[in-house]
Amino acid sequence: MKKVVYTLCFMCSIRCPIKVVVEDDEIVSIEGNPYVGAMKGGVCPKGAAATGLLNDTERLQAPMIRTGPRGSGQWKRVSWDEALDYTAEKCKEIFSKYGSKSAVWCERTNFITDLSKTFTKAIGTPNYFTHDALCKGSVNTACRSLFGYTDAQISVDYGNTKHIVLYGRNIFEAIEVKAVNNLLDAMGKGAKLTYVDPRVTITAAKSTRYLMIRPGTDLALNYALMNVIIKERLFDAEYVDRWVDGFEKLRTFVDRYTPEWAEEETGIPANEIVALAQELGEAKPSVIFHYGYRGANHPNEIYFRRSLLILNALMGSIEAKGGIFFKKGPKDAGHKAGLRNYSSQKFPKMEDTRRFDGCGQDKYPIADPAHGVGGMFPLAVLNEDPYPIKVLFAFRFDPLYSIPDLNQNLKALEKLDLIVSIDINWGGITWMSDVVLPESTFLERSDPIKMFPGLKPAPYRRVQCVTPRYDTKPGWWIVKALAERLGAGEYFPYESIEDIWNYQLADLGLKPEDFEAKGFVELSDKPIWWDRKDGLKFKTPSGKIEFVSSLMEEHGFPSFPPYEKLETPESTFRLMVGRCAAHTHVATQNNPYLNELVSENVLWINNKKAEALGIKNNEMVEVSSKVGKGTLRAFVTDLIHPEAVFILHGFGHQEAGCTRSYKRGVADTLLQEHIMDTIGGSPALDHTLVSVKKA
Ligand SMILES: Nc1nc2c(c(=O)[nH]1)N[C@H]1C(S)=C(S)[C@@H](COP(=O)(O)OP(=O)(O)OC[C@H]3O[C@@H](n4cnc5c(=O)[nH]c(N)nc54)[C@H](O)[C@@H]3O)O[C@H]1N2
Ligand SMILES: Nc1nc2c(c(=O)[nH]1)N[C@H]1C(S)=C(S)[C@@H](COP(=O)(O)OP(=O)(O)OC[C@H]3O[C@@H](n4cnc5c(=O)[nH]c(N)nc54)[C@H](O)[C@@H]3O)O[C@H]1N2
Ligand code: SF4
Ligand SMILES: [Mo]
Repeated sequence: MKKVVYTLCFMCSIRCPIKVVVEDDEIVSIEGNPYVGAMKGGVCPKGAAATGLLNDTERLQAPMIRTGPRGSGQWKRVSWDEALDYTAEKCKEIFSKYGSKSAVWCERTNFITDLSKTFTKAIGTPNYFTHDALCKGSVNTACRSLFGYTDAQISVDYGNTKHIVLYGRNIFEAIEVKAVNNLLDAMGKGAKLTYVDPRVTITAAKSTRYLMIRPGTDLALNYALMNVIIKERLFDAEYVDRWVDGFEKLRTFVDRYTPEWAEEETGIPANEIVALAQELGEAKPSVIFHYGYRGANHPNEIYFRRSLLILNALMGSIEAKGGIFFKKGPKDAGHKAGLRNYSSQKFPKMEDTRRFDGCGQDKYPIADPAHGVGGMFPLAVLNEDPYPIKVLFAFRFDPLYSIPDLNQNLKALEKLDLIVSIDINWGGITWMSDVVLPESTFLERSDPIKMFPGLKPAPYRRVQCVTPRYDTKPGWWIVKALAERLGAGEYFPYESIEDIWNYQLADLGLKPEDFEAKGFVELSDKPIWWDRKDGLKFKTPSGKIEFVSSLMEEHGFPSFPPYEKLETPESTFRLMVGRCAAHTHVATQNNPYLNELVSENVLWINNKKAEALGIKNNEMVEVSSKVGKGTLRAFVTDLIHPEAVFILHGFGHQEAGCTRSYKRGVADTLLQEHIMDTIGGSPALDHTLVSVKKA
């Protein structure tokens, strides 16, 4: 029998609303949810390859306990009870010696995040981190320093923009389906796209103006843009007067950063900078300086991200149609409350609240403690700072390949007494684990309901489409089963997903059946905008956009430190990394379909530089940094700045169980040094210097 299921894709973390047609327990088709206009009925290549994941014979298929040395690939297949009992016994042993704070739970934020937080609070460890700081932690911190909101609480009105500027936000390859469709619509209506990247990406190819910037110098470009915008009074004076605190300080600060000064640093002609500022001034307030999702990551990231948000504020584009908007939640839509959380129950007091990463504490006082600073994990383990870390739970996150410096990560993992991963694939962390708990894939499981705040806030639901192909379980079941064995079962008062849904929805006055028709329930029929004249609700101490940030200054971080010039020493290159449309981070390289599309990474290198080094297209080259080296094929091209080389993230897998991705290409983490934005909390993913020679 045929059935239609409205659910949410999870081939990547964008979680697009999809419509799945199922017949006799098999997937017939996966397309965009037709009730969500911006999906235009489509999905991206990865979404389309979900059946490749479902039917993959090389994914995790049953709970496993390691029998040989770590990473040897020797496993014993066990029952769920055996795996869970073993994990709990080991934990109890370790906790009796080091306390439960010796456990760290890491995850990519997902639909059971509320339950993972419940788990860590219930067992009594302050050590929880998400992928967020490794992705856009500095954007988050920058946003809070200016608005008092996180970056997750703002979004971009692509569909109505007149001019968008993207700095390494390679939106047409690092895809969000709705955003891409909306932006293409806007461009169809004449919107301009300026793209800034040392590399000619697909987005560069689609842009109205492309600026090949010197790697790592975007902040200089932005200071010069501010300089022109202020000098030529291109800013939205009324908006700035009403909503900005610290404008005069900014004016004085950027006075020295002329377009001519920036030309020298960035390589972008001064007249181009002036022309761009003027065009944006004309299109305001429907302009967007995209604040980045991850983009270029250098140690001055916090100031770069702040500069982007400040440019938006100057243009008056914050809470403007075609600009940036604040996401509205159930309360903005007139509801008394939103989804109910399990993690806001009352938990026993923690014996020691010092965190492994010092986030919100001594080391990263203004990074967001809700997400932590994942980059600190290997350092905390290796240095036993502030105390020994002995247990790692990795849920839908791969610290080995997602934190720079693979060899350092391996050393840290070796030091742990217990690694438990809850995953769907063999990958860096599962392969190094002691216990592997396989989760059912998103097509085989239902998840807790998720609120999507926005102009029209709406809770969405992921529902099971087909029966699990292997001996796997949903995350909400696994976390409760673990908690029960550690004496914390009382904080998980549910037996089924329906219990969870009913609990979550209790205050919203909705029922699980309300999601049957479309997969979501809109809480408002009209987009909710705040009044730009008087109704903006900044959560800063001044109630304004704080160019001079109280959050930063109170913690000893200047709002406007002088720009520091960046040199790339002769005979070295900045290693840049990024995504392609066919893969999700480190997770899909072994997917049978996606592997066929892109099976290994290559080294983009500028043709003149390659010639000087005697390197021809397609030849094997050795790339080395201070921390590692690897060999891969060269892609010799004039589409990249001479000071940079580029590789795709996610390759170089070393898990023999994955025959399609095994030893294909080089892992970026193998080469990347562990360099951090020490204020915002993000790793500087594009800052490592490498040298290249013929292999
Ligand atoms: N297909 C696909 N789509 C995805 C994802 C995925 O894994 N696969 N992941 C999602 C997630 S979690 C994220 S965070 C986003 C990431 O979205 P993006 O940030 O757009 O993605 P990246 O591919 O990492 O792009 C980084 C770009 O920055 C450029 N770059 C490097 N250094 C500099 C510099 O100094 N200045 C400038 N201006 N540019 C520089 C690189 O050349 C590269 O093109 O994508 C999301 N969408
Ligand atoms: N060196 C380097 N590091 C990076 C980046 C980079 O470009 N280079 N990018 C950064 C960015 S932007 C991000 S967002 C992070 C992403 O970092 P990660 O979240 O670690 O990367 P992913 O590849 O999305 O997924 C990690 C794991 O989730 C598993 N997984 C996928 N689906 C499911 C599921 O349904 N259930 C369970 N339990 N597991 C599942 C995958 O098998 C994989 O092992 O990495 C960051 N770190
Ligand atoms: S962007 Fe693609 S893979 Fe990611 S959720 Fe959407 S359809 Fe799925
Ligand atoms: Mo990300």
